[in-house]
Amino acid sequence: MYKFAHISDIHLGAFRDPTLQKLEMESLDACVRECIDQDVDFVLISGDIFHVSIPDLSVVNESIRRFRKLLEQEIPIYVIYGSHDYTPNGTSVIDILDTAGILTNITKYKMVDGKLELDFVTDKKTSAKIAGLSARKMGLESKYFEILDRQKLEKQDGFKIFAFHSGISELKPTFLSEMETVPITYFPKNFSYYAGGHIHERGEFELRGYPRIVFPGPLFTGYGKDIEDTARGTKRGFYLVSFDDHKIVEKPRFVEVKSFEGAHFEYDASGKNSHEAAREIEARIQRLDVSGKVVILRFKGELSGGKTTDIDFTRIRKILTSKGAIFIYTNRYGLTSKESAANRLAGDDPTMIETNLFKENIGKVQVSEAELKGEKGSLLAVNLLKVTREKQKIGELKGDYETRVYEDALSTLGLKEEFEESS
Ligand SMILES: [Mn+2]
Repeated sequence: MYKFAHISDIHLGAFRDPTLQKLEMESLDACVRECIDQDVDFVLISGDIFHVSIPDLSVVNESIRRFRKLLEQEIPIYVIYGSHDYTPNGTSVIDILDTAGILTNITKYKMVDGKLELDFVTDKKTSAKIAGLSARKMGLESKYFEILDRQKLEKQDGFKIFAFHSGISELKPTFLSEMETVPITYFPKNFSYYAGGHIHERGEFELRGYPRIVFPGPLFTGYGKDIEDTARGTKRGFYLVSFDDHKIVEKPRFVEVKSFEGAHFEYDASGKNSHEAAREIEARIQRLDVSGKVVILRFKGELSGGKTTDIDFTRIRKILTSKGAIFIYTNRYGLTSKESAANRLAGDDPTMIETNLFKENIGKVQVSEAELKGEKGSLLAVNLLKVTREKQKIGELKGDYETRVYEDALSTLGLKEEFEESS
């Protein structure tokens, strides 16, 4: 009997705060230790290992230190790109780690007569056959799946794993109702295990012809919602899968990796004026047990009077820090006031606010190109904003930086050939 660990969405380097960076690496440490203790034969990561395609070198260095511990135990690491560590042009950190032999990018494909042919990577020790489709930029996922040569993959025998980084239409959680997903019929059948990533919520599913579709969810935490969920008590971790030459031998087991203790405080300011709200928040905050904890503050509702800026959030943070909070995450995107109309467009997080803004205003754009209108147009705008917002890397020359952003933008607009040959 063999075992592998299925991990996803680690999002290394997602945080600038040193405390969270430390917690993030500690959680990777714990994960690596657990994999070694459990005596896994290999590790499979379904994308988003890093939060960005070219992370800070300190993050890369610290990560390699951990990955090497697995390699020293002769535990290979197989990966696909996630939507975060994929770069439309140029070289991603994943490519570098693949070249360096730290991990193996398993997405090997070529285009044959308009079909996308995927190759299997066979794990030497266990003979497990792994095929995977890396994430592309948003909105392109289903195109790749649509032209996938499924028959070729289905015909292969042995113990097969299919790794992917996308949502499945039939399994979409409600909080991601607007996310681009791929219908299950685009997936090849007859695999023993479907190793999912991208969905930041743990789930084990079964669909006709597709037994065991598993999403481990983030190992640590990637977005604001993740950190809020963890603080509320959502368990983080990975899946341990036992198999033999042909099949899975027992139900995949979720292995918890403790990341931090959280405290959660939510306040609905509806019907209160800013001064009442400020007083009440302070009084309640004083009573919270936050020592050694990551504290999540969520404010929502419409103030009946005064401005949202009347509430002194800096003071609130100071109080919590003095009570021993190790990190404070404040979400007040849902807090509005009658007086400030600029706050009209509230949402759960900045991404959602941006998306809503584009959606509201796309109708005003007068163009003939269908790609620039409606749902498609606003998705394109979100994507374009994402690539143009990329910051200049440390040591990157201004000219190189400009070229990179320019080329990424062109590619996002579909002004470049999308299907490059695989290496
Ligand atoms: Mn992710």
